Amino acid sequence: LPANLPWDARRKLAEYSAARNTEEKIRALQEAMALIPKHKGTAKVLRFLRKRLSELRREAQEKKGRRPARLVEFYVERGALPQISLLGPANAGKSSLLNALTGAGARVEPYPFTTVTPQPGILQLESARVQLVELPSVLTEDLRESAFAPRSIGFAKGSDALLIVLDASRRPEIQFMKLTELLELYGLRLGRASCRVQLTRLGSGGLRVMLGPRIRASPSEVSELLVSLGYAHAVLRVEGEGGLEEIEDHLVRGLVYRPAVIALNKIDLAAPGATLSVGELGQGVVLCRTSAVTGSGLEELRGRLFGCLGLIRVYTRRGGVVEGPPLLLRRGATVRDVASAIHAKLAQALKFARLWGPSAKLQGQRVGPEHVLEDGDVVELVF
Ligand SMILES: Nc1nc2c(ncn2[C@@H]2O[C@H](COP(=O)(O)OP(=O)(O)OP(=O)(O)O)[C@@H](O)[C@H]2O)c(=O)[nH]1
Ligand SMILES: [Mg+2]
Repeated sequence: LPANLPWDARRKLAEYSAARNTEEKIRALQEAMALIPKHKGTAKVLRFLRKRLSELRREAQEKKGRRPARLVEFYVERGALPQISLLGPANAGKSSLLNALTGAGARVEPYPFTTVTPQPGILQLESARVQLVELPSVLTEDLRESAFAPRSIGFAKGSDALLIVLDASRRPEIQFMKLTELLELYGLRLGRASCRVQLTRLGSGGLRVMLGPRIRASPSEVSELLVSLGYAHAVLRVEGEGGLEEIEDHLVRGLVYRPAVIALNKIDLAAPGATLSVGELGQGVVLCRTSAVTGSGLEELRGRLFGCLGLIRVYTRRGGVVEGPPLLLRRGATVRDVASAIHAKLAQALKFARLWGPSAKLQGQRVGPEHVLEDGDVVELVF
C-alpha cells in the first residue's frame, strides 16, 4: 500500500521537484528520505527514491569536468498552434530537417552543437499550421548527456509530439537506446500511455477518485496514494488500462508520454536498406527514412507528423451556415483557440460561442471562451 508520508518529508519532496539543478535535487532528496520512517508501507516509495538518487548522483558525476551550460532563454512564442519538438544527438541533421520542412533558415554546420537555442519554424500540414521547434542536442556525438539535456527535454515534455532525429550512418540503434534512456531519466517516454491520468486540485470538497473499468486498483488504494502525496482536495480521473504503478509514475515522477516520429536521417550515407532494428516501437511511435540533403522521405515524414498529432477538426458557423474546411487544432483546444486561429485580435474580443457537436451537452448551447472542444464540434463565435 502507498505510504502515508510525514508532512515534512512531503515538503522536502516538493522542494526536490522544484529544484533547478542536480546538486539541489540530490540534497532535497536525501533530506526527504531521512524524514521517511522505514516500514512495509514506505518500502516501495523508498525504493523508488533510492533509485532516483543514484541516477542523480551518476548525473552529477558526469557533469563534473563539463563546462557549465550557458544560460540561454528557452522560451518560444507558441500561441494556440500544435507544437512538435525536434530532439536527437548532436549533428544528426535536426537543423537541416527543420529548414527542409519549414524554411526556417537555422544554421547548419558539419560540427556538433551549432544550435544552442530553440529554433522555431512553421510547418504547413494540409490545412493545419504546426510549430516545429529544434532543441539544442541532448546527447553529444559520442552519445553522452549534454549540458542542454534538462532544458531541451523539459521543453519537449510541454509540446504535443516529438520528432526524434537519428543519424542513419552511425549505428542508429545505439543512438536510439541512449536517447530513450536519457528521456526516461527526465520522465519522458515515447508513444501513448496505456492509461490517462487527470488530476485537478480543488480548494475544498475532499478527494474524488474516478477509475475506468480496466484500471487495476481500488478507489481506496488510489485515495491513499493521493493522501500520501499531500492532496486533500482533488479530483482524479484515470482511464484506459493500468494499475497503481502507472498512477504513481504520473503523480510522483511526472512521467509523460508523447507520440513520436523517428527520422532515420542521412539515409543517403547509410548502407542500402538500412533501418532501425530495435524490435517493437510501441503504439504512437513510427519510423521514417529521410535525407535532408536529397529530400528523400520528406513527404512521408510530413504525413507521419500530421498523423502523430491526432488533431481535432472544428468547424465554424456563421449566420447559421457551417463553413468549410474545418480548422485543425490540437487536442485540448478551447473556443478561444478557435478565435485566435482565425485572427489573434479576435481572441481578445471574443464574448462567448454557440456550440453544436460531441462536446455540447445541449445542442446550440452557449459556452465560454475556455470551453474545451472535441473532434467534430461546430462553433459560432460571438463578439
Ligand atoms: N549526407 C547528409 N548530410 C546531412 C543530412 N542532414 C544533415 N546533414 C549534414 O550533417 C551536418 C549537421 O547538420 P545539422 O542540421 O547542423 O545537424 P544538427 O542535428 O542540427 O546539429 P547541431 O544542432 O549542431 O547539434 C551538416 O554538415 C549537414 O549538411 C542528410 O540527410 N544527409
Ligand atoms: Mg542544429
